[in-house]
Amino acid sequence: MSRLKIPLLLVMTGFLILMATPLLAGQAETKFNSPAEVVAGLKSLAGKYPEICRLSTIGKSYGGQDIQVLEIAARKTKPGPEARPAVLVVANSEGVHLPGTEAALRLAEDLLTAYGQDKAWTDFLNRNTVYVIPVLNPEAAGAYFSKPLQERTFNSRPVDEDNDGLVDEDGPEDLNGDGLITMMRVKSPEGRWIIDPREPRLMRLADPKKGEKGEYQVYTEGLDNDGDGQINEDGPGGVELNRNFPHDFEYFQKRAGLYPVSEPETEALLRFIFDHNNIAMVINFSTENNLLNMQQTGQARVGADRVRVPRQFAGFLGLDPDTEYTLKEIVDVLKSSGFGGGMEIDESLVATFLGLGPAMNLDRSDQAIYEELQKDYKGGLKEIGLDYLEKRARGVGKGSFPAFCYYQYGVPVFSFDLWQVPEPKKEEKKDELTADRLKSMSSEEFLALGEEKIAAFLKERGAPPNFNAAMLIKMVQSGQVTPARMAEMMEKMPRAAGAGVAGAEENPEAYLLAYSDNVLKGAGFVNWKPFKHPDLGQVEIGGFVPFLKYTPPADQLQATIKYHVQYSRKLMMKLPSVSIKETKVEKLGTDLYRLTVFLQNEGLLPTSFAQGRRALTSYPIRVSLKLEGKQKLFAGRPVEQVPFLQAGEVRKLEWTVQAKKGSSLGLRVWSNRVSPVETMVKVD
Ligand SMILES: [Ca+2]
Ligand SMILES: [Ca+2]
Ligand SMILES: [Ca+2]
Ligand SMILES: [Ca+2]
Repeated sequence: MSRLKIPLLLVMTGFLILMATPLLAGQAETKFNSPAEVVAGLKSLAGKYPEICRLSTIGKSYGGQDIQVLEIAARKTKPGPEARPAVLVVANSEGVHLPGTEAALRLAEDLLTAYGQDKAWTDFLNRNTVYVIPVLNPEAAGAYFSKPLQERTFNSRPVDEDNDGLVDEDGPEDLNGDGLITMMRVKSPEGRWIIDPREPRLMRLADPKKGEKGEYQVYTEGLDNDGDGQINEDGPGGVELNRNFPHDFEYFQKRAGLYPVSEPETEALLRFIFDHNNIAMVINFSTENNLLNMQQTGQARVGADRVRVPRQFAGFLGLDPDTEYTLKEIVDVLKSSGFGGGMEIDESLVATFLGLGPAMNLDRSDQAIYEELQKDYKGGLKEIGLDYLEKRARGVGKGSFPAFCYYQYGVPVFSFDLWQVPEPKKEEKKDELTADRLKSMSSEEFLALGEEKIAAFLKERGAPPNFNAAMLIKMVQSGQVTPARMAEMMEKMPRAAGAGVAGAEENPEAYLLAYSDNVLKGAGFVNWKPFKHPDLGQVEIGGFVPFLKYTPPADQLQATIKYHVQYSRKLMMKLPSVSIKETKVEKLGTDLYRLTVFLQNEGLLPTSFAQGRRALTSYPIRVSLKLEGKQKLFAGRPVEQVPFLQAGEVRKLEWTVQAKKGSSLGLRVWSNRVSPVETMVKVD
């Protein structure tokens, strides 16, 4: 992009912010802060708490907006904020995620007000630093405050999506003038979609295997601006920042960017992180929830079950380079060879090592830590009625920010999606038969249901006509089958074609519609209405209101933010904290002493994650002995290194020194990611 374009974009962005749109009709009470309001809010916090916070800019978005960071740390205590273990809080790495920004702001405010009021938090901010970046993608976040309302996940880099040499030449239009970009459906012989027979407001892809024929084409609302026969094929922007980070980057995907960290926003964030290697934990408020789903989303399984080991390694490991081994066999050989120097060796590591692809599974020892935290986290979610989040929880995605934080930066990252559209409350009829119930039933219980209920169940399942209730009852009575076996048989059985609407699978968007109908009183969905389209002729315009999945009503947002802010604070308090538990001086001879030091990690997390050690981004703990005057080191090193300490672990270190009785030995313990400790030990 040329320099000349920047001022124009700036003007445009400012203009869009001014045109702030009213929120969804059903959620008028919800207030989200626009990027401009966030900037104003951060400035006011920085002005109000000058002793413990400082506002600065890590860089600019593609469209020229500042990306700000609020540093929260007591400024007077030593060492300074940049030399203390830090927690980085990032929100809006996924551009549509607005609740994250609110949570990040609340967390910042809570910490600022706790300082000087609450002893534990005053101590924490004297010894640690918290960096808060509440808006990473201001252009995408700004879309919520612009008209017409349209979900936007990307920054404002112009991208020629259809390679026609024109950039951003055909974006959507609000044709029916309702202020929203929704969908258009149009009857077409080439159509791949059908109206869902279970719910005529929803569309789904026709399934030719079931004998369905497509009838409709579905488009986003708009015109064919450039007359190429495609509708909205190349709209404004851009790159999705949450796919532009380096770990497991997707090449050949325009939305992910031309290469990793190609975007000014991602580059600014990574520069900030690498310039602050005191960052020991990351809290990410975005669309992923890695405490509920620890898998990498979109994970490609390691291609081959069996692989050949490159010749140079094979000889060294005593393997045959021409034989194919399973990853597990290689893991076993590596483990027994003592290779890896205490590193956790698993299939994922071997896959990386053999060039089969980047690591995509949590290291087992790190996973154990996540699992432990998960129990506590889930308990809290259940208490506030948010345990349904687990059902659709997303793991970290390819090229995402949290994937980078864990796999490459090697620190604990906790990503919280905060909210999702709730599942419709199913009226559970106690006596209703389901496949799951059938599996656990005894024959007597099954027979007690009676023919009518069994028949209703078969119909609902779309069972073939020869599989009728009377026959099943006879089979169970005669002991030919058990209900569990029957359930298995039914799962394998093809569902009869045209078994009726009830037998069809539920539309994946049905829960969204139920939410719109029941909770938002219909405000989340625009009913289909005919429209005369200049390019397509007669169409219908309708569909879900943009941002439906990301902008909860105020009552739901408040509860989840409160819980997640509290939980984030709990996580921060778990940071490792190394102390000198005990020192001992023993006389070995004239002016010769043995100094024994016991270090302990009093925190609830290890001083480094296994993945950090694997990625070579972790820092050992250094313990240095400072000698003065005529003191001399007799045995031991002036600086000892402890690679890491597990939570609660104690490590013993020893030195032998020549020193005069009554003199003192200086000890200093430090690392980039634990608070330094210093002490003097008297020789006597
Ligand atoms: Ca184009
Ligand atoms: Ca474009
Ligand atoms: Ca519209
Ligand atoms: Ca077009």
